Amino acid sequence: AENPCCSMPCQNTGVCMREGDGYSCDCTRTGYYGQNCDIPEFWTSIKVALKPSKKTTHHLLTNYKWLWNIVNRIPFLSNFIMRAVYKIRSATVDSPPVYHTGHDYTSWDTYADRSYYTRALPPVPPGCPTPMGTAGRKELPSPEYIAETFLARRRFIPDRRRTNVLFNFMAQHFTHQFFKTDFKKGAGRTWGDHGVDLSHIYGETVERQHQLRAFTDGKLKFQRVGGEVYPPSLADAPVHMIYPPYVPAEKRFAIGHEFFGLLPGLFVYSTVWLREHNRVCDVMKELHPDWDDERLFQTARLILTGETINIIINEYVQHLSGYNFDLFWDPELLFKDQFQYQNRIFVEFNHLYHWHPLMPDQFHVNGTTYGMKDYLFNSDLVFRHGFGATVDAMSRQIAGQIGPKNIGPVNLKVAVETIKHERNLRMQGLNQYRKRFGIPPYKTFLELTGGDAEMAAQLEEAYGDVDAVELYVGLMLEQPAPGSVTSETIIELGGPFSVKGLLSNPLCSPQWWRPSTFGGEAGFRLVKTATLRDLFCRNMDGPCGLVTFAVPE
Ligand code: MNH
Repeated sequence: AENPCCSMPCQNTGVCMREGDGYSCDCTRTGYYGQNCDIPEFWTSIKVALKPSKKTTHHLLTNYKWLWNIVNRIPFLSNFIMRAVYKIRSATVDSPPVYHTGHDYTSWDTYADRSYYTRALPPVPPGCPTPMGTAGRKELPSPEYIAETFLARRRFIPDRRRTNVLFNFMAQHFTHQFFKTDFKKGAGRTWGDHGVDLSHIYGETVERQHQLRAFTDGKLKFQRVGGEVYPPSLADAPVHMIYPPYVPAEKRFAIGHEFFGLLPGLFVYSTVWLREHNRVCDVMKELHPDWDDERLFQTARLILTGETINIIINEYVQHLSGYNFDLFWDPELLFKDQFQYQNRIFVEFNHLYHWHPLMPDQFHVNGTTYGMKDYLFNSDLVFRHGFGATVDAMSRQIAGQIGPKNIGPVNLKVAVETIKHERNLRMQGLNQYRKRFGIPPYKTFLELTGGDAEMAAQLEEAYGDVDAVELYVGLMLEQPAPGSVTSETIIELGGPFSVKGLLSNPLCSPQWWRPSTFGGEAGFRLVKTATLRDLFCRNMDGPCGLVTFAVPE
């Protein structure tokens, strides 16, 4: 007989278990009861009635600028709201983790085996009538067909919020420190360490870190090109890097992350963080002449970790969200609460961050246009134009809109692979994830596509039932939410993972969040006042051009 759990009968995060020919739902602490955890307890019904919908909250935050201009200036109010954002977003994420890919149910390995990504929803049970449980057709359309039909770029669609290439590469650079799928072991496995640890700068292993370090004054190895500081050559710091055979030895660089020779944009970020590390070491050595190399290195790393989190919240997430409320980072807002300072990376977070539509097909630097072929693996471009000019150019070029039909030719294969991985992992569909994260499931294909009737019809043909639309595919087909860079589902799934990941960093714990962790008040101040502009302008020879995450109007 068919497994009754295939139809996903348990609502509100209740857990389905097969019992003989039937099933049971474990509704413990869901706030609901009944066979399917669908009847609200008294207090739940009150809360549900009073709670504004996610759409309403998003509308409030992205409009009424006059109101937010006042709120932003009143610490009592802005602290209240910021704390609510931290708490509500983090509470949506299971901590400790509840599901992973090794089992369909909670197991000891879910907790103990950190080589797995965790996941927010368990897989579709095996042996169900359809790949998505009971919804949709017996067979899913081929990943190639889906990618060609719905994801492939016809003409470049620029982002409406004028998100630029400097943002695009920040996204890729920052997230690859914790999205590190170990494809040899499987799509649900990771070789990363589940958080903001700056392993993309310092290397995942101590061996790699040691290769990258100069072992004097805490500094990282570097080389000078045209008088400017850049990552060392691979010959000088022999770590594993991925370069195609045609790249000559003198154009190979040693960087924390083995993929970061791939794109000049990633090379720019690797360079600026390397310069910042060595600059912070100078500041610390001046203050602590007695410190050895090791302590200078370790303290600089913590300072850079703090700077990263600050820039990510204040500027990166701020731009992404489109909120008129000014986001900020203040770990103390959580000190009166119970809070789990531990984090895991979710495979769903990884998939929703496949923002390949951001990537343009050409790059404009100082009057020269580079096609993708001339851009890939060509860090030389940065030397040719100079570091400052390259950063300025990245700030002035609009990136692609994250949405349908906007993935360029080099990345279409990645989309195909992602769909295959999701099927391999038996991931539940977009609508199940919408429910899990507190947003109503789509009722029609037309609603999903934001009114695009042609695409809705093609989607219906492909999937049969809107409940059968896969997570990644659905995420890429939605239109951006009003005022934002990404769609509603990306915001409502990504927000919790992102806030939890940033605020559960050990730096944010009451025991760590104090000056001595960062070498004293000066280091603490660097952490709390870091900006994207300072990061670049303090580490650049000559005049500093435009450094922003959006192209000015
Ligand atoms: Mn990208 C994974 C190529 C830009 C986010 N990316 C991959 C993979 C390839 C790849 C190849 C592995 C695919 C697989 O087997 O599943 N990515 C590129 C190229 C460009 C690129 C060639 C630019 C050109 N990628 C970007 C950008 C982002 C991004 C921009 C924005 C955040 N990519 C990801 C994420 C993954 C990924 C996230 C998953 C990484 C992992 O799990 O290890």
